[in-house]
Amino acid sequence: MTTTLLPLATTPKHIAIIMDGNNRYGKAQKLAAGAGHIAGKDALDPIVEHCLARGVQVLTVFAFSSENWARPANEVELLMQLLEQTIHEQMPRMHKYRIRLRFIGDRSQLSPQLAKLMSDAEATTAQFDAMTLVIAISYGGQWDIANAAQSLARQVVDGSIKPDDITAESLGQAVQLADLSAVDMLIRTGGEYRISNFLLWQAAYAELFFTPTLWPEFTPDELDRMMQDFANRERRFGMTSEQVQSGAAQTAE
Ligand code: M2E
Repeated sequence: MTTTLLPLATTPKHIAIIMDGNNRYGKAQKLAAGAGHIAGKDALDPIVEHCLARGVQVLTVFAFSSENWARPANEVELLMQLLEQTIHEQMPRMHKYRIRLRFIGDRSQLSPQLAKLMSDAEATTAQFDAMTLVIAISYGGQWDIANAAQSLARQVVDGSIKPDDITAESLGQAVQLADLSAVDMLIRTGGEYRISNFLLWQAAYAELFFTPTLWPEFTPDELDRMMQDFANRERRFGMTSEQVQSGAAQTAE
């Protein structure tokens, strides 16, 4: 069944999600070890479809962090296997919906076959423009910023820029996703109130949303309520509560 969505006053262009709570979901449901991640893998599809329906341009999800390498070896192995399997499985959907797939993170840490799968998936979806789905794998915000600093430092050494050319503007052009719009909404499921080294630079001005809902139970309905909340926050942006109450929002339209 399709329900009509009422238009939002402001639609976020870029939503980022920390998909936390898979293991706790697995334990609560008495699933076998690791099965929470398998459940989590399926929760993304309806979220992607809802973002498409709402006209979101970019959805970035945190699939595997720099810190996740410290998890038990068997869990890391399962996650790597699930990543490969998921990328394979997602390809028909990328073609069906014309979604561009991109990956961010430190690829030097990944197996050659996973790295190849990722670059092949990027190449075969590069012409799609309905939405961009960004998967963060072996990603950390501090790694991203350090990596950008290294690339500018190399340009200083080769003489193409001066130290004074290293600015918030130029560093911002050297981090991952610099060609896309900044993160408007950063969502974390699973009840923790942390950013956990996700998109530190790109989410500098993002509206933050936290929910106790475990990732496998997160639904398009809950996402849409957050998007409505986002639109209401945008309406109030920069105004005092008195201005909002006096209807100053209308004069700004
Ligand atoms: C994902 C990866 O916990 C992770 C296990 C694998 C699936 N997953 C969650 C992802 O985030 C790749 C694609 Cl193409 C889509 C989703």
